[in-house]
Amino acid sequence: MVDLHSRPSTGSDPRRPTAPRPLRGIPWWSALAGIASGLVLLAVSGVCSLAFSSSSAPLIAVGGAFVDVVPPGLKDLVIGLFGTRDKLVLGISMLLVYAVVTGLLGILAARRPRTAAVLLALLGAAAGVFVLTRAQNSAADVVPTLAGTVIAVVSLLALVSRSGASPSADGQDGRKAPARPGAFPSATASSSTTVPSSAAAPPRRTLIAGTGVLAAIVAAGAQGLATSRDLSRKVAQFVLPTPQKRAAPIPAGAQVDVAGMPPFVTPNGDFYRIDTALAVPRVDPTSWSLRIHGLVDREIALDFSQLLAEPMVESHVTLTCVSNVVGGDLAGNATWIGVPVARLLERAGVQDGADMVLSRSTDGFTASTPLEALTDGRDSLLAVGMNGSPLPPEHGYPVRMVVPGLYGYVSATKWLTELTVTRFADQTAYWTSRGWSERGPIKTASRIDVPREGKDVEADGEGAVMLGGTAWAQHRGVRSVQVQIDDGSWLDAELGTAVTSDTWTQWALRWADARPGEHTARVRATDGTGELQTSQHADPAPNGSSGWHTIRFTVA
Ligand SMILES: Nc1nc2c(c(=O)[nH]1)N[C@H]1C(S)=C(S)[C@@H](COP(=O)(O)O)O[C@H]1N2
Ligand SMILES: [Mo]
Repeated sequence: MVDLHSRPSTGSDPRRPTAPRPLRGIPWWSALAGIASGLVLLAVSGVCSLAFSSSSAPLIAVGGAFVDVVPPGLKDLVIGLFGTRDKLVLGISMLLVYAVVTGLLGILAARRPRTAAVLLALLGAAAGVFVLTRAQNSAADVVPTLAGTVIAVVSLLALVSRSGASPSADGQDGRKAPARPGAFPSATASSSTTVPSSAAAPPRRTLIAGTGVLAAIVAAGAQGLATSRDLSRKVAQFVLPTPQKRAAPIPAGAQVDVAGMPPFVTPNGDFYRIDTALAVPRVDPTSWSLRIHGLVDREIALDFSQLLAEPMVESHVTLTCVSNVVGGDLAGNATWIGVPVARLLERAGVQDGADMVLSRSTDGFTASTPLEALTDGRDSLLAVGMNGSPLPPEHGYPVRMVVPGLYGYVSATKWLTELTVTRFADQTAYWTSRGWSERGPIKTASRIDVPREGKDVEADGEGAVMLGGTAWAQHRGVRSVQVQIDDGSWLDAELGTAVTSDTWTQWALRWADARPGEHTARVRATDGTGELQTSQHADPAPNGSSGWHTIRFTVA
């Protein structure tokens, strides 16, 4: 209840009518009011951003800018600690910093509402600048941030004035009331009126702040829902073209018979995802286009229906991330459908002197692919299909590149929109300018999937233990895999049926005389050219990890 009567000024010091209100209780509620206004900014701009670019939401734009400038060392540290949850960690960290900043603004607002309002507006304006600098954003994309900022500023002023945390600047209230006990001093204190009683204030503030938070949560939920529905509708409407050149079906024997092995074909939902995009870019296929230009005789522009009208090729290709550590799982194998890049390059007419194609995505990511890898006959595709479905949004819908044999950072551009035929000497790609190698051929790798590191296994009735794993050397193929247990001799593993040189190979080894106790196992592969995988340890930076995967396990 709100007591509309002014209370007697008992307890206040008549000699110091402007004495500061006791700190107890105040900053907490003011801080909450500030945080609630901050959330209002995020919620309103988040909902509005649905109608604009996916990076028009201020948090996404600021976070995206942060991802672009974060020093590689810090990035490696975060990925080392949190793996592919690095985006979640960044999001939570940003929200915490934001809560502190808006909380402080709230506390300030209790004393100086106008100053706090101006600072909040400046905060929103700064976010707006970040929105404008993101590659896929146009000037209109600043609208959600502006809308959110205006409503947040109004909310902040309303919250601090109604909550009684500051003297009201509400001049419409004609009643003259004496200053409340403990009311904050302010420039407007003598001319303004303050009505709400402090006794009723905390529950009311709770209600208002709570409503703000609730509104934010509901709005955020609605945003997520609407975003995913919007995209999945478009993906569902798209009928995957029938490839003119089909890939040979995957033989059953490609999957080795060892319990606990990952599937030979990685389901889309389990396929690793690596990119710099904090929000999955929403690319409207009806307005999508691809531009091929640079050192070409004829520039080419294709819209989505023109691309789909091209003859399609189907191919099984294993993708690998350069950031994969020895034994890591940043690799996935899929059946892709797409248009050979070579055909479009041929139509454009590549000029002499070109040695690289810089592919660019809607969000400004770039990859430098050696021209040769796109024209030497391998299945380098502008892919529109993945495992029988349209590309999932996280994997590049509507179009991405797939190049067998090269790490993703130099080849696998998702949300593709531009190909520039150029020279390594003239242009640099996203990760190259951040210290990674300009070229990224995939290194021969092998790993042990079964048993897992540190696991207890039981020998079968005959005293044998099954080991299994995966090896890859895309576009060279895997010739053989060998396993060493403890410090014994190298044993030849049995390989799954080979599919193509562009896919990974599974291997199995039956260790016949498994002795109880602790053991180590290490694995190495030989590629299709006969070259043995190096034992030399290398970290992922700058051009991929190397070394033999070694695990410890115990036979019970
Ligand atoms: N637009 C865009 N495309 C991108 C990236 C990116 O950050 N942005 N990352 C690349 C990297 S480093 C890898 S390993 C692959 C991963 O593809 P996936 O997420 O479909 O597995 O995408 C590549 N394509
Ligand atoms: Mo990657």
